[in-house]
Amino acid sequence: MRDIPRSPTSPAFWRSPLRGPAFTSVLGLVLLVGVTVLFVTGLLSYAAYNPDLAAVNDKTPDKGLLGFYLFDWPTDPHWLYRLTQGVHVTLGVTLIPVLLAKLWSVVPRLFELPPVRSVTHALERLSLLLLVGGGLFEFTTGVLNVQLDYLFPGSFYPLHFYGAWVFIAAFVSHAALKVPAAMRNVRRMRRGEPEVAGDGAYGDETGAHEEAGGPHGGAGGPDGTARTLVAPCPDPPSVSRRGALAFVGGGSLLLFATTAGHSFDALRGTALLAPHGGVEPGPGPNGFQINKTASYAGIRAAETGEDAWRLVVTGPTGTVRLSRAELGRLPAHTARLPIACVEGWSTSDQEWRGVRLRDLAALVGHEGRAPDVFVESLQRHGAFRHAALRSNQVADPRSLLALHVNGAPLSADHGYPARVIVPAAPGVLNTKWVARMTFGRL
Ligand SMILES: Nc1nc2c(c(=O)[nH]1)N[C@H]1C(S)=C(S)[C@@H](COP(=O)(O)O)O[C@H]1N2
Ligand SMILES: [Mo]
Repeated sequence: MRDIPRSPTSPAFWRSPLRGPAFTSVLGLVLLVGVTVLFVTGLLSYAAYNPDLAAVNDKTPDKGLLGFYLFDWPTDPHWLYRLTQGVHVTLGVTLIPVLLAKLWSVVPRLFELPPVRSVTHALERLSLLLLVGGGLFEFTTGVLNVQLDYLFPGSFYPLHFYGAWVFIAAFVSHAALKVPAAMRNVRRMRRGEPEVAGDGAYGDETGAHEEAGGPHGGAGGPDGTARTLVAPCPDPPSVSRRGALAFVGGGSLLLFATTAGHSFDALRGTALLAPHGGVEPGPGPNGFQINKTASYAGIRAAETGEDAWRLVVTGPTGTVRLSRAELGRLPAHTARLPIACVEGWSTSDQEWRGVRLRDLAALVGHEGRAPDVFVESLQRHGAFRHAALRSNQVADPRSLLALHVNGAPLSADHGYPARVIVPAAPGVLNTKWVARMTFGRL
């Protein structure tokens, strides 16, 4: 019987024959592409939701320099946010097995001795801490927000945003160091060259990562050549590397198939893992997905009735109060638009009917050029009870204060008596149970 060391700080403690540069490199290259897409779509989501217009949408206060890229989110194509956020969340979920397998593949490194050998080595380990910590943090907060958004009363946005910058900074420097070797490793694997523990030639060829061999030898060359992650005393394999990669890929595929339908119509039926996935929750014109219900938001029937409810519209020429019947007598327009939530789910296009936001602006003194607007709900608590829209969103002829959807009055849960709907915007800007609209610079 072989004498297996008990301490994980000994290279011989790690016995999986799967570990090695090839396995790690394949997963790393998949993450390189995937995480880059996640980062771009994530930043786009902040541009869409955080117009830097009024403190109310500004979920990342004092972002300063990090807000350098913010721009006016367009209203075309009308499914833009459905696409960017659907990709962000679906891809994030799909990459979970890859991330976990990648971390598993390098876990022996965590236990290396001595923990710190030099200043450079200390800095390198610190950057890996930010990389692994940042990655786990971003994936965890993302999944929690999608699955249990009430865990994050408003604080999800700044956490996920700042976390993303920390993660991406560490990710970029890691990629710069590792990608050349990873490409070489994958090419060698495809040529079928074997990996050998500790020969250094087939390892981590970046000079910055050269490491001395451990006490059990075989894990690094005597002259400090790279440790290769290949187990010096491996157990017999129960699955090939290719088999293991296929297993990880299969896990990703399964997550994709059970998530993607929350935003891609063709896969609706299989979106079992997505809270707002699957088939529509109800029948009839108002039967599509609901985020927060009227009762959750504390909306009482008494305050939405024809006698009680008035829309209060304010602008440079003063304030106008309109009942629902009076709104119904203003020119009505139709727009076919989806709801696309920051949680990644979206609906197909629904047919909304109501008054154009720019017509409401004109009622209070904004003729011609559309202004920004601050929209407030009847709802008294919660981060989403108000939202700011930019002038390009107000100006779009498809941006409505909707009274009807799919030919029926809005249901209580979809925002009766009136809700905002704006093309290409995140769902969170489509305020329900609207009570007040203030047009002009805020
Ligand atoms: N007043 C109010 N409006 C709101 C919300 C809310 O919680 N309160 N949720 C927003 C979010 S996050 C989304 S995704 C959409 C969902 O609209 P729906 O429930 O009609 O599908 O409404 C938005 N409007
Ligand atoms: Mo949302």
